[in-house]
Amino acid sequence: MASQESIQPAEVRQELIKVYPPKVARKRAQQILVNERQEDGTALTIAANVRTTPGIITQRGCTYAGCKGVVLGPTRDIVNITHGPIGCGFYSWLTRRNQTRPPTNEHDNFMTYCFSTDMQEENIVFGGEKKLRAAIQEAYDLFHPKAIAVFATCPVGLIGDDIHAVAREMKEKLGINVFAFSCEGYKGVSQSAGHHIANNQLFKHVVGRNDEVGPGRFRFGLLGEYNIGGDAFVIDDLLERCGITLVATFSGNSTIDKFENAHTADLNGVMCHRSINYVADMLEKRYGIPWIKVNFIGAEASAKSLRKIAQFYGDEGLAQQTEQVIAEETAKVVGIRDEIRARCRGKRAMLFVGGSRAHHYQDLFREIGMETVAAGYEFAHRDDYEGRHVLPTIKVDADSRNIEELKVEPDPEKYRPRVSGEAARRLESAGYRFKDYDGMMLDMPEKTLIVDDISHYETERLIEIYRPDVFCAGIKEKFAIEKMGVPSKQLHSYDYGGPYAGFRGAVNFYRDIDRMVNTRIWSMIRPPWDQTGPALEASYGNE
Ligand code: CFM
Repeated sequence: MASQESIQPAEVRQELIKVYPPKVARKRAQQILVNERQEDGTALTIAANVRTTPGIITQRGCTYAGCKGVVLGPTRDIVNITHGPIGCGFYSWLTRRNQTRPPTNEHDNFMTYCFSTDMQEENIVFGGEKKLRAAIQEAYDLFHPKAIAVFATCPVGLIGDDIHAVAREMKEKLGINVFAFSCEGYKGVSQSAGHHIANNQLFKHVVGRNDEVGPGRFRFGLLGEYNIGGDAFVIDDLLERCGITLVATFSGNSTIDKFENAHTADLNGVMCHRSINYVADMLEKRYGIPWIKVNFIGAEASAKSLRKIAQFYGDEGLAQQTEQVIAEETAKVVGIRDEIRARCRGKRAMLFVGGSRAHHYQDLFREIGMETVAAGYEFAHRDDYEGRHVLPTIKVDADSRNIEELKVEPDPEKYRPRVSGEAARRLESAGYRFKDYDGMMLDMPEKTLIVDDISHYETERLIEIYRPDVFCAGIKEKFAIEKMGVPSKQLHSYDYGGPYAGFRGAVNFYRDIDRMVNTRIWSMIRPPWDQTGPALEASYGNE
């Protein structure tokens, strides 16, 4: 293949598309773009959040995964019951991914359990409501939890079990909060639909139930942080040292009490815009809490986010304390970063992850001098690519209409604007931006490749053409990529490493990437297209 410098992204794009039948090729042509700015400075239009063409091997997950696995999964004291065949519950059992830290062993922590109704053929034929009722009762008798949540899987929707009626009935009977999610896997084109369903039900059944305003002058809510590899522990510690009180996180290291109290924060910071922007907007509309986009992936991004949060409260002491924490933490990062940058500079990464990490992790690579030559989300929407200014122009199709859009009004008693119009204007004129996100594409250099919902075939072609130094993806792709002689870093589970958030996390990430891109082992693997003889050869030791 041509040398790296002579690779023409426009030709690569054609190369990826040309194998498809004409109709599919036309569709993929709108999802595979060479990044460039339009005349008015905005990003190109990408076709995102659309159905994957059957037959193409996608890396996407299902709606149930987005609802149960992602949003509710990290909450430790809700008994999350999967109503369905056992596989769905088992594969969304997150004990090695999300972490949680109950204050004592006496506190509830159900994350180590996998609750499922284990539906059998008989239940599919005759209905599963009876079994669900019994499962809720059994969970209650065993654990006496504060809340039980029920998640529907595909067969439940197909046979029409009324999980909400069962939840209502059991809520009344047991006197605890029982609520259900119609998050059947097929409900949307990806896990993204599951986020929305999760956000809606949390808002309907949980948020706002406890009005007690706890201590802390600078009360903050973190949205879209799921404590993968202990990230939330690092962020929580940073906020605390700055003097910022974390009221609730959706939903890393969270509890149901925190959700119920989330409306008492004065500012929300959105990490993963894709999965939680609905809660951010609803908290603003109903309770008057403004939100800003934050990012704790990358040392510089973390410093910027802490400053942004502190700036909102307009307190001199808080600003000073925050600067001190940033200075202490930065001092621990720079030496290692510079040493690693000397070894990693100029190397190339590709990032194909979910709905926010493909963007956020580019900062970490930049810090060690590495460039991201191609990136894409599995299931993000146009706003995550192009910025929120495109929201009014996003076409609402049948798949999006399938998901309920909650009508949220200001709460007559609890709505309280957190900043006066004047204060907001002052902040905005100093460059502060509420409720805004620029998306991934404007943050990437021109001539990089943007691929939405990348297929397995396209992954292989990109690797053959570019030979990147590292390819960030998930478990489905990892070993196929590594067999091609390119190291793959899982950014969903962190390969069970991490944390990667904050300053401490950045150092962990630099070190892990340094090891991956600078080991010689990958050069010893011959990729399949480069093999003339057998893949492996051996001889007897005594010959
Ligand atoms: Fe948000 Fe996430 Fe992600 Fe996501 Fe996910 Fe995830 Fe992800 Mo895997 S909520 S969009 S649905 S940051 S599970 S914790 S790593 S694909 S980039």
